[in-house]
Amino acid sequence: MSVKSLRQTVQGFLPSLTPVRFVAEDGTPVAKPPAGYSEPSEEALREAYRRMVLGRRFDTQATALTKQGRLAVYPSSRGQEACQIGAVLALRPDDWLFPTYRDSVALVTRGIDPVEVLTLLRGDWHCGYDPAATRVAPQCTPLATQVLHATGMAEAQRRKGEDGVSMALIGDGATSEGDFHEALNFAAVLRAPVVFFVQNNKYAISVPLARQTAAPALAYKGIGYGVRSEQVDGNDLVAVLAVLTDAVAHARAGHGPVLVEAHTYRMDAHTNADDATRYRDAEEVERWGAADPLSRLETHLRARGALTEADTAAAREEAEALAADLRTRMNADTTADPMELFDHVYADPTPQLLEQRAQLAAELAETTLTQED
Ligand SMILES: Cc1ncc(C[n+]2csc(CCOP(=O)(O)OP(=O)(O)O)c2C)c(N)n1
Ligand SMILES: [Mg+2]
Repeated sequence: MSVKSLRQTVQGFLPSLTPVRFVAEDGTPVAKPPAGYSEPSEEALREAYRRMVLGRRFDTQATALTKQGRLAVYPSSRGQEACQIGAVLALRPDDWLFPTYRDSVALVTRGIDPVEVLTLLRGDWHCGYDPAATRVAPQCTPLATQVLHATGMAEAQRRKGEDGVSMALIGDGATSEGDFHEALNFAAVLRAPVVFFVQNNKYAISVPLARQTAAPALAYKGIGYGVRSEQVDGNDLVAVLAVLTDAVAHARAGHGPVLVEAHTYRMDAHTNADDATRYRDAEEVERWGAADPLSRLETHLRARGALTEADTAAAREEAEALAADLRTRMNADTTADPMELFDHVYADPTPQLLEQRAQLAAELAETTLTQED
């Protein structure tokens, strides 16, 4: 290979030097639109705005439900809506999504019933929705395992001659896991149609990014494996949608996997069980508050004349209805049968599972007898 073509190959894998951005924090378009990306249509942006209003309201309602004891735990998406909504809107319904515990707003945007989305976090059984029907894998808590699952699913789709793409959502901390690196390596070798979308929200619980990696950006982790990479302003919905649409098209066309890092911020604590004031200062949170993805898109669309007062009022009304419905249905006690815990685990249950099943059945029978006494 000549030095010239080698340079071209290397540059093809590398991300742009600064995160791709279409809209500045104050909602005005950047002076020079990023080269190589087409701006999403106004219709797509209006729909994304509506989804962001709904997603934000879902998120605050879910956090409120933890305080009322209706939800065991909730990892908030607040501040990351442009990432999660941009990701889902870049996919086709027959593409697969592999989310983490952080990505409830992505699931709501995908059209999954919000109560089903919260089923696992409510301490109910299984993941709450049908992964095969929705093409959304169960929200993954073991860090980075879903990255391998996404790669496997993408490769399976490719071998079957289908043109579906898989997208794995990953946190910044999870990029230190071996599974992340193994997935990138094999995806590149197999040219699997998978997009790895890292939401770099700057923390892994209390561990800041600087203690996680010395890389100039997480997007640089792609080149070592031959994975095309990009970085994007994760609070600019226009940029996230443009970059992910391009990444999905690249993977779908058979050109191999893409790694995209979005620079964003986790506005709330890790979960309702965490106190973020113990490890980050108010000034930092305030600074990121000024980069809010929802108000940025709203200001931008209003200035373009693409959003009216009536549009924003309608979106807010729809969001209030979603929250009210969520409250009502989450306030009803669940009727799950504890014995269901053993169903759908294995087609042929293991002896251990059968033993545990019998043990629980005996305990439940005893409890019923005691209650009747
Ligand atoms: C394999 C594994 N190790 C440790 C944990 C405990 N844990 C849960 S969340 C988390 C931090 C993850 O941070 P990041 O990947 O940045 O995602 P974020 O929560 O910020 O979305 C850790 C260490 C886990 N769930 N799985
Ligand atoms: Mg993180």
